[in-house]
Amino acid sequence: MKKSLLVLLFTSVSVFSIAQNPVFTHLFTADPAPHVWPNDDRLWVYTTRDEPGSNNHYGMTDYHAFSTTDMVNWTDHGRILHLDNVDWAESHAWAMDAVYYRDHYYLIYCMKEAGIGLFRTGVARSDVPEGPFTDLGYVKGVEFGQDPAIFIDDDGTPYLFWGHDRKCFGAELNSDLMSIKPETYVDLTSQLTHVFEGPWVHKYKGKYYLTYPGLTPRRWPEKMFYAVADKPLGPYEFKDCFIDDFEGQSGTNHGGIVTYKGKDIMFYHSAWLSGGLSETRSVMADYLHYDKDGNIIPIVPSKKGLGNANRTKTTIHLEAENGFAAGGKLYNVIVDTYMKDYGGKGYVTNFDNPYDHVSMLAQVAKPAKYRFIVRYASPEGESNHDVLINSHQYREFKFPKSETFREIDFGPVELKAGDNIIRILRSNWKPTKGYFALDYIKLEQIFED
Ligand code: FUB
Repeated sequence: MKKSLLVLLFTSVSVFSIAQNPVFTHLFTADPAPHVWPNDDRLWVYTTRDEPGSNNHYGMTDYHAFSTTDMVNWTDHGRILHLDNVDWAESHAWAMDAVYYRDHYYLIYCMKEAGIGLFRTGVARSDVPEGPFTDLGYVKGVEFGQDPAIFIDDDGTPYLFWGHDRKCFGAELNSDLMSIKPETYVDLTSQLTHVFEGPWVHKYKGKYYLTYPGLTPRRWPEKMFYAVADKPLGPYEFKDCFIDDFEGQSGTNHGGIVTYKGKDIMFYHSAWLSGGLSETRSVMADYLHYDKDGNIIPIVPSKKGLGNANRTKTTIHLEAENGFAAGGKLYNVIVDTYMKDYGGKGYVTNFDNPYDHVSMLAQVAKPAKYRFIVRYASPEGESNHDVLINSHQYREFKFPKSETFREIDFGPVELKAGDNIIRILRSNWKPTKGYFALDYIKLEQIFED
């Protein structure tokens, strides 16, 4: 074969195998809210989650947080808020946004109010970006508060936008983020041609851009449109569609724009991971460009996405101490901070009696193998623990003596689609003596091809 033909063949193979979309291939995710936080070099993406096999939006129950520094290797920080953690809500954990404001991280989300069945905009707080988040209640003054997005202007003023069923509203928030200033409330609907739901506001060269999913008259699926204003609450001038129909898209689209490492990126969703199941969605990302007049250049969803890697890889990272809020449980063990160099807020210890345990929730889209890695310390000698995955005895795990925290890789384990409960408990066959400290577990995607 001629050298030039070989080069051509090789080039085409590598071009076709470059695929950083969908971004997360281990979980069905939608409604991405991307952010960069102060003093943090990571890109954060907060998402809703679609349950494998459901293919509808009605049973959505929880949110996840993801981070990366290279847009190829991602960390899934697990469940960050669930319907069960919100007293006032009964269903529909739909689109959300996140914000860093006055030393705390907030998740601004929507769920249907118990007994009423209408959307409220909830506020949950955490002192770390990866959560879990604790609900504080819902925003007063917002009715039908579906699809909230929060925007903090350069002067520190917080604004809330929300939209549902062909309508969109905005208002200034009070500084506790728990109520709007009623006198600032605006109905933006007539300014946003085709609007259906899902507003997102960002600023570019001094102008405010409101991007949103919309429907051209009586026609699904949703396309993405935008409008531009001189002030956050408008008036907005309608511009154009910037993500049109595309192959493998979901009935809905929804997303946000972020600038990371000098590049503007649009996060949105498709139905690529599920092979076209419209309501079983997957987060996508492509670069966003403006022309010289500040118009958004339409995005054509690409397989390549954000880079030149053959695929993205996500590791699920679950902190042992997170307990109920992250879908897990601490049974007769305690959270401690005595030994330093732990991840998160501490580590779990006091596995004194048979059945004392930690359980953690790992959620995935499809049955697959993951490498099981545990970070621990066992300063007084070898420790023995049993690991159950979905109530099945997996193996007895030996943790060699280690005076400081270290990771140990126990090799592949199998996870099923949906919820997997991973329980680490004091071994009955060879009880552990001395101090054992469990910091976190990691489940690293394994690709078989
Ligand atoms: O994910 C549930 C709902 O679908 C969102 O709240 C809407 O914006 C649409 O994406």
